[in-house]
Amino acid sequence: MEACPFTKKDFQSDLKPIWCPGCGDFAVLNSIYQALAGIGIAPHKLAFLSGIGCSSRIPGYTTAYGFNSVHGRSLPMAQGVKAANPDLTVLAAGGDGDGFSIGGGHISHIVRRNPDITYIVMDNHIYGLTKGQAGPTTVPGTVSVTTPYGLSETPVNPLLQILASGCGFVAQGSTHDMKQLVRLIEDGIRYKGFAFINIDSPCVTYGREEDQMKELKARAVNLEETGHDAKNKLAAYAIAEEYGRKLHCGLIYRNDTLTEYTELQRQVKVAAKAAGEYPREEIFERNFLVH
Ligand SMILES: Cc1ncc(C[n+]2csc(CCOP(=O)(O)OP(=O)(O)O)c2C)c(N)n1
Ligand code: SF4
Repeated sequence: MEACPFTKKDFQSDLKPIWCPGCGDFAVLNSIYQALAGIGIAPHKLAFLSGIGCSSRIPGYTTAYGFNSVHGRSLPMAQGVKAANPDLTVLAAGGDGDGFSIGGGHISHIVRRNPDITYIVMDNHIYGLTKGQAGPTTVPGTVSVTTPYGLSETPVNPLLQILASGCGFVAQGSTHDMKQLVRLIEDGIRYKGFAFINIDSPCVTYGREEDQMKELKARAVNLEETGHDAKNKLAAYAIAEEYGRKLHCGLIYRNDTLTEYTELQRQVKVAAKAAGEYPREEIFERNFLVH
């Protein structure tokens, strides 16, 4: 076996994370370092985009190109970077608020384009950076600065939303199991298309008061031990449906038959050139009408 030319250290920037001690995002960052070292991508071939939030600081702690952009806009930024330079390995990351409140409108559009981008959401069920307002995945009943009598709204279900949009790689992990997180992130990056990994990552300052790590461990169901078939979309829907009640960890859904965006563009160009016209119907039928 060939030795990997990069170690975890090659992906660590000189910036020291300013997250609160015990924040789940440390485990996510470490898992990303390990996954990148495992794959062996050179840092200069990586772009890492985020929005705004505690979790969105994450690109700055890596040696990848990229930036901490505008709240909710990690996905349009990532799509732009990938379109301009398809040779880059592109990661996007942020919080549940960034991804599923203000940025929620981008989900269905990135999924229908299916660019080769890995999107990591650090789901802490609260707005951390702005000091603990209820967010899209806040647990009903939660008392927060914006819900003094307890949250009465139904949370967004990120897994169901992204699955229903047609995403070909949907996984969930938790910061209590970093080994699994590393595997999921590696697999997501290797997947040719848009990959989504939702990570339960506790906010120890504004999140729930109990020992969240203990609670995650107790609630987690490891899909690698249940015999779940990630190719079965109906089974994936059933698992996604339980978001908030159970913490299913592992690969929820994987479809390797979708055509990735850059490849699709290449096919369209080749066909158009060959036919002297644009577009060639069979490519569109194969890629859009069959799924
Ligand atoms: C357009 C805009 N609206 C609101 C804000 C304020 N704001 C910054 S981060 C944030 C929410 C952060 O929560 P989340 O995305 O879940 O990340 P976390 O801090 O919990 O990691 C909000 C509301 C902003 N920066 N820009
Ligand atoms: S406020 Fe919460 S999410 Fe933000 S760094 Fe602190 S623990 Fe992490």
